[in-house]
Amino acid sequence: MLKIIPCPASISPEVGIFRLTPNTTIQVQPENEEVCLIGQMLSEQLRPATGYPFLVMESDKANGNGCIALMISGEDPALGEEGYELRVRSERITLAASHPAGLFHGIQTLRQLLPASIEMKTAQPGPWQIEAVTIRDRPRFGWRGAMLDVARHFFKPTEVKRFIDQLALYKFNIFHLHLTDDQGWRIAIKSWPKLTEIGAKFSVERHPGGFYTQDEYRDIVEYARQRYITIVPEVDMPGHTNAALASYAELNPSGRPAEIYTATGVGFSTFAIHNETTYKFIHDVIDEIVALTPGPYFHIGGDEAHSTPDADYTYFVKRVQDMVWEQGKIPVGWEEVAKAELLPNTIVQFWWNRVWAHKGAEQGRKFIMSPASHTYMDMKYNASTILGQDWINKYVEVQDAYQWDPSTVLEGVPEANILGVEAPLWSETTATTADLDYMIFPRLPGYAEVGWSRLKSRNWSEYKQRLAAHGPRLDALGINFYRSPQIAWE
Ligand code: TNX
Repeated sequence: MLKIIPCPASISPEVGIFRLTPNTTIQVQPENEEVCLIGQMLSEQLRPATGYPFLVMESDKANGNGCIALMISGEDPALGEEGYELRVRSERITLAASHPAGLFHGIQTLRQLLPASIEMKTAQPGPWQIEAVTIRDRPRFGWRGAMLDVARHFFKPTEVKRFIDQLALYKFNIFHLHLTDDQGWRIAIKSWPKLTEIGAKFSVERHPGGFYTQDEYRDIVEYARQRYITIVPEVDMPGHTNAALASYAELNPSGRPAEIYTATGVGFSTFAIHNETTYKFIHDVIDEIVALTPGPYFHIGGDEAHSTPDADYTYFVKRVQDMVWEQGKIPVGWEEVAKAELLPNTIVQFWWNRVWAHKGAEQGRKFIMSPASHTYMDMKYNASTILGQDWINKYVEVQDAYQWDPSTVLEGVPEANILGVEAPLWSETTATTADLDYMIFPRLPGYAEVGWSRLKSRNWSEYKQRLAAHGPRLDALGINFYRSPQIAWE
């Protein structure tokens, strides 16, 4: 059994073995800069553990012996935007896709066909061989996301990139950055500088805060883009706004600045809804972030605005979604936004409350599925997990994270209206990379499979065995993961 996660659409074993050697080259199509870059990334990926150079060479005929050939083939509707075909034969490996994203995802499969020690940063003994096989693969859903809350605890660009690398390994294509909340404002806005001078000082419990300069944010976006991951920036409003309210008096209903807040309660903050300054502010913020974000989405939050009266809330959501749309992005909001009349393109992200989610379903909107009971990576695994939350009255063990289906989460939402899956990590209790690793792994590979693999090929008892083989891989990557007793780790 091949231990690939997420499980590919089709695997056909063939006869033979391909060996990586010091002479193995990577052949890329000439004059295709993107394929060339992917070839370079593959070379860098394979070099440390093997100690081999993996020269990247341009060649228009992918028939050399002892090479890994990467090529963009013609449109193949069976592979779609993100699919690939990987052929391993004793003479060579050929990876083909209609689009570069498919090549990138195919490389992640190739990594997993090699021994776990391929992930080590220093030279390992090998041998580096792969049994011949043909894999044809494509995702079930186009939105395979994870979210990181950098507001409750700030994470530095290097830490964020580490998370992006982890997402890339499992073929995620969306990274939602929760940039603002009551406890912190994490992105520099040039026209409103106090947001970061005041609003970025702390994290939860007065732990150190921080923020991304616009250059740092741009660099994160580019790092993700090179890994075929789209950043979805979120500015949560009109609640979850205390950091902004502490920075600027004029955004408060009272007109007085809020106190800095570093505890973890929710639902107490709100922008002044009937003050034009609020909308001038939001317009400027959206404007600056949109200018740094090439992806098509902008997330307006909208959750837990318990201090905003309902009529004000729906007025606010309608105005802000219009602003996002006029500024050229597709609005996304947590399920509460469906209390308002939504634009045809506004996307609803389900997390908890079916009443509001159903309003979105009635409006016929598209959905992202993030049911807290399965996808919240800040939930404890069991009663003895030290980090994390348990407000949902349920622990989220590895099986809970894996065994659910996006199409049966919400009645009345046809599969065609389900964009996909997203797993959020709220960071009230996680302050370090080791904390993040522990809460993310090993749940994350499960979400990857929920989002990528066909339902008929998903099966917990078989998945468990594949996941067990990823233990040594996560170890090789230096990932501090939860050794769930549900898994017979290799
Ligand atoms: C609910 S999920 C929240 C967050 C918290 C999270 C903790 C959502 C849209 N809002 O503000 O961090 O629970 O699990």
